[in-house]
Amino acid sequence: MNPTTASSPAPDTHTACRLDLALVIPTFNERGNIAELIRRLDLTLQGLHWEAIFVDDDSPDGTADLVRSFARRDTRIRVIQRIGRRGLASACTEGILSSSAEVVGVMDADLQHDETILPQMLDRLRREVLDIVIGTRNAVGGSMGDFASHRVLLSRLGHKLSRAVCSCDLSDPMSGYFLVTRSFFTEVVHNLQGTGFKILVDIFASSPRPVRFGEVGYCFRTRQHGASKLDVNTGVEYLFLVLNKFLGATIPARFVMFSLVGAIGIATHLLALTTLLYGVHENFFVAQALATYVAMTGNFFINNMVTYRDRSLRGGRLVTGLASFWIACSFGAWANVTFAHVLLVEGHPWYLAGLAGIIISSVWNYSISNLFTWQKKRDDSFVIEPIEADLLQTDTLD
Ligand SMILES: Nc1nc2c(ncn2[C@@H]2O[C@H](COP(=O)(O)OP(=O)(O)O)[C@@H](O)[C@H]2O)c(=O)[nH]1
Ligand SMILES: [Mg+2]
Repeated sequence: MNPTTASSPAPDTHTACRLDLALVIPTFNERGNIAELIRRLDLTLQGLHWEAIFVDDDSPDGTADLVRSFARRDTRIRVIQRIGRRGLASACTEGILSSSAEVVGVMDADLQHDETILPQMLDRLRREVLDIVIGTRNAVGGSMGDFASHRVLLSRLGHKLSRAVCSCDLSDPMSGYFLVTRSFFTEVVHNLQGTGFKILVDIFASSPRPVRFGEVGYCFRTRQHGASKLDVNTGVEYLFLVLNKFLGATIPARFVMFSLVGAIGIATHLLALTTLLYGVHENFFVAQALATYVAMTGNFFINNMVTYRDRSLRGGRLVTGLASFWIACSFGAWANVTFAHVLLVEGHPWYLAGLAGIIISSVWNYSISNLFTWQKKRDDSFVIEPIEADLLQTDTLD
């Protein structure tokens, strides 16, 4: 055999053209927008080598199947269908990693992002040698369009919070529309938290160096088909992201959230105690004991909804979870009082003794709850049961 034959390059039919741009489009129930989005991308990206990777979390409306039907006719279209998973940020990361393009863009599928600015964004990225170019609603040429006023408010609040972790002065850190170079994404990808909606904040907060970024204004459009997936959970996930990035490796964000819920428990306790003493005329000992369990129960449900929303207990497990939480917190309360008492007897000031007791019981309650009440699920990703979309396992918050 001729050795040169074995090492000769693949025939031309198999050589890929160099991609100018890969667009990653996360989708959940976006069937009504797919055809129009592909049509618009085809129109606006004329003359460029591009691909569009739809990352769909097994949408019940069959978005992935529809994208696949386009992909059969157009090799620029691809779909990644994730089973038993939910999460916009992780969908974007997986889409970006699945492509070999040197420049990757992230945009929504719902046509709210103005695709006509894509060539301008790409041009700036290349000409000014930037790491990221962001489509912004809050700079020259940009606007929030007819975005609902409560959403504008939420966006501003999120913007303010992002300042705690992003050192750059971004006009629209809440944007989900940007282009990023492969080399920069590779620098940050292992530091990403990868949860929630706000991947841009995650990227900026994860960068080990100042980010070279540019912005291009655009007018945010109104959604025509389908509904927004933003909900209370999205807000909680964003809080976790900011907390995690702010605290770094020092204190787990979940512990901070758990302690904040504990502080709410004090208010619940005092409210229940007052009601029992003055409303029901219960004696103090009984009222205090009952108020303690009312506060624990309140904390359990808030933690289940917020702190451990990714491991949230339902049905029968809610009852056993509550029982284990009661037991854990009862020991915590006992440790609190005992430890504080010992310190007081040793001559430490009452406020230090009290604080030390609170810290001991918080750490205890958190550790035991983590281990027993909301223990991490085993990796059961291969056991797929027909579950409702909102019960799907979201990507972990840790
Ligand atoms: N893969 C995936 N995509 C999602 C998820 N949640 C939202 N998306 C997509 O992310 C984009 C932005 O979501 P959207 O609900 O429009 O957010 P809004 O514009 O802030 O109201 C849309 O293309 C959604 O279909 C998710 O959990 N997984
Ligand atoms: Mg949208």
